[in-house]
Amino acid sequence: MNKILVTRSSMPDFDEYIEEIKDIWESHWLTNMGPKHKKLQAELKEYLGVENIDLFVNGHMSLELSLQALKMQGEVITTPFTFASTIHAIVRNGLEPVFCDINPDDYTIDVSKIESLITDRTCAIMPVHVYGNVCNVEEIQRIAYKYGLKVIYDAAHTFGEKYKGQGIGTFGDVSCFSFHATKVFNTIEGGAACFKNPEFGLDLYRLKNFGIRGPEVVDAVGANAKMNEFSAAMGICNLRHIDEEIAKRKKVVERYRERLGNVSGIKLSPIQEDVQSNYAYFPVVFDENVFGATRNEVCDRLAENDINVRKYFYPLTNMFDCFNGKYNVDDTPVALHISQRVLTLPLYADLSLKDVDRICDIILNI
Ligand code: T4K
Repeated sequence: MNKILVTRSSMPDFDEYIEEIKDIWESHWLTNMGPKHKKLQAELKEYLGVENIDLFVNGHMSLELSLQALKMQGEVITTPFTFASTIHAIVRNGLEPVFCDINPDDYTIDVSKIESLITDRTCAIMPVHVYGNVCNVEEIQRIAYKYGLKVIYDAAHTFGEKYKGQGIGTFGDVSCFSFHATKVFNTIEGGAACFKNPEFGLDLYRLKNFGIRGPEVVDAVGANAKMNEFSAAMGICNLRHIDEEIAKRKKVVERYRERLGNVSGIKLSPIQEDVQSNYAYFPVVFDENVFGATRNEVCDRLAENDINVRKYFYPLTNMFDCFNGKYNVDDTPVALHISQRVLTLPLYADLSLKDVDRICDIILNI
């Protein structure tokens, strides 16, 4: 039996990539916002339907530098049910994370709990469209307006999604995508920030290039977070096939839903009205009392069969060792409950339906 991992990078044909990188050999221009970078940026702007977009070396730096470019101080409200990147982007900016619980249906921030966490030190909300499930963007915007807060979406999982026909990158002050190898769309490593305010864009652009304003002026303490030309070339190739890839993922997800949709003790993510999905992840929550086995038992059984699922997102970020017990997980009981019961099943464009059936059979035979 073949080993199945939680995901597998989408790649263009070898020849297509070679063709795309040929002119890099001719020009010797490898990085620092070269022609491939510019081309991909323009193509993504159109595909994602956003006003402005800038490309980064990875999704994390797009988040971290967006927070820096907003020049904020104080507290940022976010959720603990996410990848390390979200919280680290906050803390590495000298900001204080304040953890809001998630809602039990789609695992995004529970908007009914945000206002009670706002203090005179709150400067922003950083919600996560986790697994590609879209947050309650309208309510978040209402709260942000009311209290004068910035909104930075961690949109790492939502490449190409639309909400009510509008590109998901258009919401908030900034929305940041990840183009990591494991994502629906990849540039090997990469990311992007989408935003409305062009002045913010200029600050952000400088910050990804050491804070350099001009040949003799460096007026911000920036980083090096530029996307190189080989990554951009990979993106140009992958973008040509993205709709096909998403359609294939959809078939995989439909098969999982068919097989696992009506099983007692197994809860699937909702199909969100008004959302054009990208089928990024397939999270499954096991209620051990009804299903008869714990999440960890299911995980182990699949591993015995060479199927490598993941516990995204366990542990919660407010439980991380690096915070030495500073945060109380009991403040976010729904997130804790879900994180102890969730598994993300294998999902990628070329996963065969036969393999999906094999995975489901193992789960259902436990
Ligand atoms: N915000 C959120 C909510 C995020 O989920 C992430 C990243 C970010 C921000 C930050 O974006 P980036 O800075 O990463 O662009 C993976 C990814 O590394 C990470 O990008 C992702 N979230 C996170 C959810 O998953 P790991 O440590 O689980 O990856 P790893 O190496 O175990 O890979 C998982 C599976 O993917 C492998 O079993 C096989 C497959 N794979 C992996 C790699 C590296 C491939 O097929 N090809 C590959 O090149 O973190």
